[in-house]
Amino acid sequence: KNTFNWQDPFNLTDQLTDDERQVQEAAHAYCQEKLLPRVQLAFRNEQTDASIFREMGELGLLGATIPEAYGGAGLNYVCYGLVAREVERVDSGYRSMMSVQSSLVMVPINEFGTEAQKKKYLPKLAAGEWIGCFGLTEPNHGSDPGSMITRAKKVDGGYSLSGAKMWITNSPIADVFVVWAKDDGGQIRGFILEKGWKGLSAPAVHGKVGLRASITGEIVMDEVFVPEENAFPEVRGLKGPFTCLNSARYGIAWGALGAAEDCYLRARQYTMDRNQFGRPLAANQLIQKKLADMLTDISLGLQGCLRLGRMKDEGTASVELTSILKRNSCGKALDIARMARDMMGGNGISDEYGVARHLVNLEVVNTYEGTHDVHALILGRAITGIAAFS
Ligand code: TGC
Ligand code: FAD
Repeated sequence: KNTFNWQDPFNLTDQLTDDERQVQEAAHAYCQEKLLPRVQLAFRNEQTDASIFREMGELGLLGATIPEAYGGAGLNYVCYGLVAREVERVDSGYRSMMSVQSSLVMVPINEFGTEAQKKKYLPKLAAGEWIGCFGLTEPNHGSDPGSMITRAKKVDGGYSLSGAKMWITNSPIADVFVVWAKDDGGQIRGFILEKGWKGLSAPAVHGKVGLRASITGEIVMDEVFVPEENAFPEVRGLKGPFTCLNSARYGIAWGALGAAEDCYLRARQYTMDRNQFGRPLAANQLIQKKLADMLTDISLGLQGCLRLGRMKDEGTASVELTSILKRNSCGKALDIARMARDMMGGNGISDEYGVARHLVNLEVVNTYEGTHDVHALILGRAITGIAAFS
């Protein structure tokens, strides 16, 4: 009889190449040894440790898919997903810091940037020497970024950018700002701004109840002069920012399941160890059903992520597949975190037990990069040919 592995029922590890396994093991060791010990206080005190970027850079965890010629690790999308899973197993906020840098800042510079932009920015971002952020959302335009009001007015030698971006991961500590704005003709264009430029500020947003280890802020632009050489020359329209989102949403699909795995493993151990009514909680049918539901959703979800990663690496993945998996992973991970919190009773409420932190983090992850419902609408449009949001 073949044996059942309750930690990896589909033997996902055996479906990876040796190189992919090595990347996962290296990421796992770093996250468990270096990130896990700091997360409780970072979350409790709303403190973002900027040295994490350098540490990740040294290990090649930033810009995993970016070519080595520009300082990236030159790895495939499966590796990128495995890294996101390991980082988010510890905390969604740390994965956020990593995926904004990798997918939302380095990917557009690599895809749409000039040779000079790639040479100037990518190596320092890959090393974690510079921190990047991505400004698409505005105070009044979140799910509908096409209605943005930030403007890039053509001026002598470049553009003058005015407007405000809201809910921007990393912005208060960022050196490099990838910002999307409409030009004089109303077309969306991308620009690279640098910390310290006249008229540019990035105040922090405080009081978040989730993702507290990852700093979030605004980007305020008051006639910021951006030289022509800092504009992406060719890309126009939402295709620019959405190309970056395709990569980041894919990473989130893996990452959210990493958080769910942590909740599942913690809930399993807790209910094995804790006795009520004279026997372990895990001896009860209701508890076992919850564990079975958790493992089912995690293992099916991970298989989907691996398949999407392979399709991305082959170049055959549609953008809607990413919507299926970003939406599924976030929704299922939220349910799992909530179940784990419940199974741990009063202790589940304490930040010492980890699962409540995952739960409130996952509320954010379910909202950013396209809400759960917006991804349903993207899929609904693909299924029916009718756009429900326009
Ligand atoms: P729509 O008509 O659908 O498309 C406009 C143009 O964009 C193209 N396009 C894509 N291109 C590449 N990849 C994709 N996924 C694309 N989706 C669309 C499309 O082909 C079209 O091109 P063209 O040449 O024909 O003009 O545009 P719409 O305005 O109707 O879109 C509606 C909707 C709902 C799909 C879209 O606006 C959407 O996805 N909204 C969600 C917004 C969102 O995800 N924001 C994320 C902000 S960044 C963030 O949250 C970072 S958090 C990071 C962290 O901390 O980890
Ligand atoms: P809204 O768009 O106002 O949506 C509110 C509700 O209405 C949601 O439930 C939504 O599903 C629903 N809704 C919207 N439209 C429809 C419709 N047509 N039909 C039915 N329901 C609808 N953005 C960036 O650009 N860069 C970042 O780095 C970044 N980081 C973030 C970090 C954090 C901690 C947070 C909280 C957000 C971040 N965001 C970032 C912003 C994020 O992408 C947006 O919050 C998200 O896209 C949703 O937009 P919104 O908040 O304006 O909500």
